[in-house]
This record gives sequence, structure tokens and C-alpha cells, in this order.
Amino acid sequence: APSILRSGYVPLAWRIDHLDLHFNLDPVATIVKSRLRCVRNALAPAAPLRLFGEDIELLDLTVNGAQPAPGAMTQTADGIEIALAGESAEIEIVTRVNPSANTTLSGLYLSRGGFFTQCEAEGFRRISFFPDRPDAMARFTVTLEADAATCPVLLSNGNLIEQGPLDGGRHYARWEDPFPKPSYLFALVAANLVSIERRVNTASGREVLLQVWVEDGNLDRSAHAMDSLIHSMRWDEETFGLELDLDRFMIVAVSDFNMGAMENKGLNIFNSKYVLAKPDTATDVDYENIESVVAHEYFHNWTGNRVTCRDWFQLTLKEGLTVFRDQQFSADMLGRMAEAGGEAAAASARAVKRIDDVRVLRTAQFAEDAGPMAHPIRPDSYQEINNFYTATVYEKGAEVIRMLHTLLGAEGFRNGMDLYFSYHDGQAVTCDDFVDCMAEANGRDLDQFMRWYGQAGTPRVTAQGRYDAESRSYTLTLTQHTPPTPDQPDKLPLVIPVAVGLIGPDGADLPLRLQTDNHGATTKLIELTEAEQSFQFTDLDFEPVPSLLRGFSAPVILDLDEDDARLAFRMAHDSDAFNRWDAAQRYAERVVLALAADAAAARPLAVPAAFVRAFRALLTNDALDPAFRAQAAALPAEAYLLERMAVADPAPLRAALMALMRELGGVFAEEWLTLYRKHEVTGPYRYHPADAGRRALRNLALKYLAAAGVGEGLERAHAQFERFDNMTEGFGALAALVHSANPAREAALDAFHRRYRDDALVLDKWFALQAGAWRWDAETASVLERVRRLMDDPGFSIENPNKVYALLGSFFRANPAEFHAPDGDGYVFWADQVLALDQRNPQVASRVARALESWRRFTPEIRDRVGVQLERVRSVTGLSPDVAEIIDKALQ
Ligand code: DPP
Ligand code: ZN
Repeated sequence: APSILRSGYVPLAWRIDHLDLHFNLDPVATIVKSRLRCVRNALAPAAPLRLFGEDIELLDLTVNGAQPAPGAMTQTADGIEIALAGESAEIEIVTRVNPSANTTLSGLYLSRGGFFTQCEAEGFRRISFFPDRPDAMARFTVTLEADAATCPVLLSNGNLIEQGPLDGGRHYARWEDPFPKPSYLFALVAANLVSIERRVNTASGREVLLQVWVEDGNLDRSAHAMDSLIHSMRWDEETFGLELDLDRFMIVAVSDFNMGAMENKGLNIFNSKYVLAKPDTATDVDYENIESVVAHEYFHNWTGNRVTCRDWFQLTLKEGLTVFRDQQFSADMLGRMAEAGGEAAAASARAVKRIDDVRVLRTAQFAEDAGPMAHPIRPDSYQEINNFYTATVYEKGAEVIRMLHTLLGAEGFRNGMDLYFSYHDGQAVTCDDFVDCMAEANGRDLDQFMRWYGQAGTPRVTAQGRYDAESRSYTLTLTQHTPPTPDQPDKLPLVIPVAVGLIGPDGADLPLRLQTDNHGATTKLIELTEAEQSFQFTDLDFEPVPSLLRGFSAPVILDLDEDDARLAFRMAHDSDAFNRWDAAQRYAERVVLALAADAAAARPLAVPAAFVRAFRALLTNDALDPAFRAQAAALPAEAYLLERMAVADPAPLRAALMALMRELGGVFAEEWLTLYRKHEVTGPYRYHPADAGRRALRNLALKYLAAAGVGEGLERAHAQFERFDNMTEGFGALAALVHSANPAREAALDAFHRRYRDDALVLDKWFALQAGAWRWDAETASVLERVRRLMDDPGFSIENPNKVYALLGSFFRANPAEFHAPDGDGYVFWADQVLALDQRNPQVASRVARALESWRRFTPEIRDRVGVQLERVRSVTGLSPDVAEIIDKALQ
């Protein structure tokens, strides 16, 4: 497929100032009538009106009430063009679409008998012919007609202005959205749903109606989403002075959805996974995710909807910024809840949230940035925009915004945001427009900073320190280098904010004195802007231990030449919770990779005694918050470690991880059991970081104990599984049992299935757990065999994205040792599934396809086998552009 270039942007020749849509909804033949009022754009080169359309049938089209003149209308590869005379025109279009045949879940489709839409990025063209690009902003009026019995609820964007019955058992509703918006923010829902409602006042005293719509029977799972919505509204009012601008705001849960959720104006449509929660079906992590996704979509109302993207290359303008906003919100919420336990508890809750975010970044985004799909947060080209809803655009994009926040301070950042809305409210703009506002509001030159938007690849920062006893000074030399990425061989130095601390021999932070700044604070932000720079700290009586990049102040890989003793020291003393965790992870990584090298060379695996001592110190330090201890005592993710191996080799890595889990579980059996007893949570379930932290630590204890086969640990896991009343404990116990050689795990999996066989969301956990399971004994059948068998389970459906991600996604991404089993059967299975999915749903197929994009990092044996399957997929005719782009780039 041809690439679309960022440099190819041309402004719209015709603006659409109003769009009137009328839907006669029918499962197989929905009739869509649209009336567009077009106005010539005097600022753009003259051109015909260009309307995109895909998989829809054009029944009729008139221009100003008449058939277009002969030759005025032409068919193009992706729609139609109409030559228009004069300064304005009214176009009326009638199309027919078949929602029941739409398996792509993009455009108008059916889910469990209801009608739903998903239009971002380019789904609207699958509904009606339209200038379906984000800079075409129009005022929408929408009329829905549907069968009253099967679709009693009719929703669209904005305000409900009229509704009533029609002949033949049908009814209608008319909605009007007062704010101009691009077509990707259009939505409709016509289904049999029920809602919980709240009326609340905005900061300025306007009463607004909030609704969460779910299927009958799920009302008892919607309260948390509603609470999260109200918290999000309050937070945006307090933090950014941004208020809800509509009279009503709706969230709708749907079971079949490609992504997490969608911020359609006033009518957010959510994957039900990010709405529904009650204690016995949702874990603490589910509760946290729901809160943050509800916030994310709500925050888009300003950062995305009121001010939107000029073109899709600017996607990070709304996504990076909105992810940053939801991360800040969650940190504030968790910190606020934890405050009851004191200031330290609040700080720890915030740090744990930061650790979670960075884990995701380092695992998913760093890998992407080092592979064939590497792209800047603002890409220069794409073949299929759906492939660019990536960890880079979202998570690295959020880190770039965070760096602006760090460099400018909270107040400076807020001033920049205020200026951004004052200049651009109601517009479709670019990333430059945003950064320009930050620069102007703060009187700061951000030209060099803009390189973060244009350069792909994870920068590597190397630090070297030199202490001079005579001058009592410490010189820190930092260098930066960004490796080449596809199409970008050479990189320029970036602006990298580095938060620095220096630790004295007693473990306490030292006051920092730099020539340029003599405040004596214990953490100082320095700005690395050149390829190499030195910073001199003075008044130091001892050689300090540096703690760099505190709070993960920039999305870089930090290469620090630290010996084991220094890592153990920082693991015990670093006052920055993030860096303390990071020291533990670095130490564990070093140990695991050394064990993996031993395993590869068939040497015996022995865990170094110094690491065991450092681990004990961490485990038994009761001054540390349980949530933090759970984070620091968990081994780095297998996928992350694979990425850190010089040549990725899953089998010895798995052997190393198993050996380490067994060792740490066995050696510290008493410590784990003590922690388990001590941190029991009593009373009814509540979603609260203090309780969640204790449950996380206890579940981790069970996991280590089960891995080591400690009898009492397995008994505890069984007991917890037998009488759980919340999913965090129930699933934690089940996961521990599955994470062991204990034969009773099968009975536990069956019992769990019996209890939840009719609960789609809980069943997803059951599928994912088995697909991601390790094999603790040689007799167990291969996980591939199990995955194949589970595809026949009545609860599985290849048509439902959540099921595909739970079963196939977990196997391909979270179980490298089993997926990459030496027989190579995993790759044949992968290719079969990609090809089968591509027939139905290219977006889901492409996500699954991406599981092998980094194949060149693996051993020659693996590369040979994967290469054959990649070629096999590539040779199939009729691949979607989505999958074709991924496979092409992987093979380049
Ligand atoms: N725009 C959506 C979101 O990130 C993705 N479809 O919220
Ligand atoms: Zn978003």
C-alpha cells in the first residue's frame, strides 16, 4: 500500500458547516440520509469536494436539489469527488449499509442485538460519504429511527431535542450537538440498555445529567464508573479550570469493541471491560484501570474534542496529552485516598502509580522504538492509520508532555494550557501549535525540545562520575545518543531533564551545590542538551553515590556503571521511591540475565548470595509500604527481559526465571508466610490503595511460595481460593496455584470456570491465565495445545476482540518460552490466526500480527522459523492494509 505523508497535508477546499444525519436503522439494510452544507474555503487551493466512502452503497446524491451535472461527479479509489461551482452548496446523499455484515467493528455494527458505532480514525466513511478527516469540523444534527422493542434506547452526541413513537412499532429520537466536531467523534447507540443516573453541578453551578448505560443485569457493576466520572469532572475543574460543556454526558458499555474506549462527544462508548466492576468480578487493577480510562475519555472532551487534531499525524497532540492528564489524575486520586495513612503513604501510592506507568513504557514502548515499527511520536508517514494507535504515540507522547510539565513547572504548564485553549478552542491544530503556547506562556525557547516530536528511538544516556577529594567536588558527565531507526540514521541531541540526587555513605541524601545554583536542595533538575555535558557538585566530604533520573524524569535508557554493591545500597537507601524500585529491578535483571547465560551454556544455576541478602533486606523492611514492596520484589517482566538480552532467547530466560522464583520462594518461605499473615485485609472489600497494596503483597507471596512448592504456601493459596469474596484474592490464589507444579491447579481452574462460565469478563481472565502459564513440570501438555483446546470452549469466540486478546494475545505476548517452543509450531499457529482474523477484523488481526515484529532480535534457529511464516502471510492475496503494513515492515 502507498504511504501517506505528513508533508502532504492540503487544507480542505470545502468546509462543512452543518451536517444533518437521518438513520433508518435495520440490521441488514440501514438507510442513511445525510445533508451537508458546504462552504468554499477561500484560504485553500480550489478543488472538487472530496467525500470518502468504504463498503457502503450509494443510492442517491443531489447537489442543491438536482442530479449533479454530467461529468461533475467522479468515482475515486476511496470515495467520490464532486466539482462544485459558486461559494456554497447543499449536498444530499442516501446510502445503504449492512451492520450485520460488518465484522470489522469499525463504522456501524451490531453487538448482542444493539447498534453501535466506532468512527476513529476512519470509520465514519463506512457509514456515509463525507470529508472524513479530522479538520472537517461540522455541527451535527442526528435523527435515529429504530424498532422500539429491540432498541428502546436511542442515543447520539449532544442534547436530546425530540423523541416519540412512529408507525409499525418503531420510534425515533433527534439529537443536536451544539459544538462543531470532526466525523471521528460522531456516535450512535440504539440498543436495549438500562442506566444509572446522577445529576451534579459543575463548578459554575450548571446542573448536568450523567448516565452510565449497560445491559440489563449489570446495573450493580456500574457505580464505580459513575464515581470515576464525577471524580474526573472535579479534577479537571480544579486542576485545569475545565468544565463539562454539555447538559448531559453518557458512557455506554459494549461487549464487542476493538479498543479500550472512545471519547465521542457527550457519548463515550466503552469496552465493557473498562466500565463494569463489582468486588467479586473485578480486581483492584480492574478498578484502577476503569478509573483511569473513564478519566482519559472524559479529559478528551477538552484535549481532543474542543481542540482536535488537524490531521492524523498529530494524534499524539490529543493522546499524549490526555494520557499525561489521566496519569496525573490517577496519581492524585491514589495519593488522596492513601493520605489517611499519612504523608509517606500518600507519597508511596503516587510512586507506585509512576512505577506502573514506567513498566508499561519500558516493556511495550521501548520494544516498539527498537523494532521495525519505530516511529516518532509524530510520525512522518503511515500506510494504515489504525496501526499508529501505538505505545509510542500514547505512552512516549505522555512522557514528552510530562517533560514539559517538569521543565516549566505545574504553574507554567497550566499557563501554557490556558493559552492553548484561548487561541485554539474550536480548532483542529498541530503539535507545534501546542508547544508554541507552552513556549509563549513561559517565555521559553522550545525549538530544540521539538526534536522529541520528530526523532524515533529511545535515547541512551550514559553517566560517569568522578570525585576529587582535594577540591571536595564531584563531576558528573552525561552523554546522550539516540540509535538509528528505520529511515532515520542520524539523530540530534535532545533536551533531557535529569533529576539528580547524591547519596552519602550513611544512605542519606546530600545537599546539592552546583556552581550555577547553590540552593542546597537534595534533588536537582539538570538539563542535558548537548551530546556530552559535565556538571560539577561541590562541598562534598565523601564520594557520593549518584541517583539519576529520579521519578524517571525522561523516557531514556540510563546506562550506569554500577557494581552489585552499589545497586544493593541504592535498593536499601535511595530516598526516591522510583529509583529505589529501579535499583531493585536492575539488580534482579542482572541476576536473571546471568542465570539465563548459565542455562544457555548448560551450567548449573546458582543465585548469588549478595542478591539474596539484598532481597531479604527489602522483604523484611516493614518501613516500606506493602504496595511498594510488592512492586520491588516482583521480578521484571519476561518480555522486558527478552528485550534486554543481546540475542533474545526465551528458553534459557524462562529457566532462569523459574530457578530464581523457586530459590526466592524457598529461601524466604518463612518471611513470605509472615508477610501473608500480617497483611490480611479484613472487612468488606473496598477499592483503596492501602488495601490493594496488602492484597498485592499477599498474592505475590503466594506466587513465590507456590513456585517453590512450599506446602504451607500451597495450603494458604487453596484456602484463599476456597473462600474468596473478592476477585483480587480469588484470582490471585488461582494464579498462584497455576504458577506451580501442584496437580490441584487443574481442579481449581475447573472450579473457577464453573463459577464464572456465564461471565464474559471474568472468563477473559481465565483464558489469559492459562495462555500465559509456565510449565513447571515436563509431563504437562504444551500451552499451545491448551490454547487450541480453549478455542473450542463455548465461552471463546474469535469474533470478540476481548477473547482474542485474552487467549491469543496472552499466548503470543506474555508467554515467550511457550510461544517460541523449539518445534516452531507456535509460529504456524500464529500465521493461521492472523490470516483467519484478517478476514473478519483487520484491526484485531494487525495487533496480533505485531507480536512477532521484533523477530530479528532472536536466535538464528528462531529467525529461520519465523521468517518462513512471515513470508507465508505476506504471500497471501487480499491482505488488509493493516496486516500488510506490519508484515512488510517486519520483513524489511
Ligand atoms: N481515542 C481513543 C482513546 O485513546 C482511542 N480510540 O481514547
Ligand atoms: Zn485517547
